[in-house]
Amino acid sequence: MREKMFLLILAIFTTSASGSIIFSDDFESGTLDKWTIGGRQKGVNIAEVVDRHSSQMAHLHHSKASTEITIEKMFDYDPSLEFSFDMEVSVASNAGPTSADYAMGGPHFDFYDSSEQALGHVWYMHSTSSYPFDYYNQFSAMHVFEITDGSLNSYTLNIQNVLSSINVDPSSVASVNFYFKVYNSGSGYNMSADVWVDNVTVVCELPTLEEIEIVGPNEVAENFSASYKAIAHYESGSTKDVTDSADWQVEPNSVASIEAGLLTTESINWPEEDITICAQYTEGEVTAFKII
Ligand SMILES: [Ca+2]
Repeated sequence: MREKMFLLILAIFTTSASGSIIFSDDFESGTLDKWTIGGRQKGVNIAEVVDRHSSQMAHLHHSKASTEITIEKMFDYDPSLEFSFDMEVSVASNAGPTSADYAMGGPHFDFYDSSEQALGHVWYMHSTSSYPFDYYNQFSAMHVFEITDGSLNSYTLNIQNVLSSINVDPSSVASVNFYFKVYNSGSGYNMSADVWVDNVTVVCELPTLEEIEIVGPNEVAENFSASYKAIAHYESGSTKDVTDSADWQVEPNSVASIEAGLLTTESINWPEEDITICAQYTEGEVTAFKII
C-alpha cells in the first residue's frame, strides 16, 4: 500500500487594476513603420514624416481629384480601448461650399466582426463641404462627425462612445481599423487636404485579476505524479487557464518537484509529509499567487 502525502491549502493573492499602453507612436523615429499605408494611389498622394511644430509628425497630403491616402492600424476590439492623438487638418477647394465635391481629412474607425466582415464606420472629418455629413449620416451603420480644425488640437476618443453613434451591436465587434485619411471626392476641381498627426497613443484597460486558483488533488502518493492547473479569476467573472505561464514551486523540494503544473513525488520514510505548492502568475502590473 502506498504512503500518502497530505497537502495543506492556503490562499493568498494580491490584485490591482491598471491601464496599459498597447500602441504608441510619436513619429520621432522619422518613419511610418508602425502603420500600413493604404488608399487609392493615383494622383499626388503623400504619406511621410515631417518636421512641424518642432516635432516629427506624420503628414498625409493629396492634391488631385478622386484620390485618398491613409495610415492604418488594426486593433482587437475591447470596450475599454481609448485613442488619443494630436492632429491638425487643412483643407482647400475651389468647388464651392455646397458642392458634392469636397476635400476632407481626419481620423476614422471601421468595425469588423470575427469573419472580417465590415459592421460599420465612424469617421471624423474636417471638410470643405457639408455634403459628406448629410450624405453619410443617412446610413444606420455609418456616422460622420464634423470637426473644426486648422490648428493643432488634442483628441481623446473612447471606443464605446465612438461605436454608440451607429447601430452596431458591440458584442459582435471583433476588431477595429483605426486610420487617418485625406480624401477628395472631386471630379477635377482643384482640391487638397493635409493632415498632420503626432503622439498617437492607444490604451486598453487590463482585466482586473482577482485571484489565482490551483486545481488538482489535495493528496498524492509517493513515487507518483499529479497534474495541477492554475486558473486566473477576473473581476468580470471570467477565468483563464494560466498553467503554462505561471511560475510553479514546491517546498520542501527534496521530496517533490513541479514543472508546468506537473507534480512528481519521491519516496518518503514516514507515513505522511506536508508539502506546499505555489503558483505565481503576473499579468501587466498584477501578480497573484496561491499556495496549497
Ligand atoms: Ca513627434
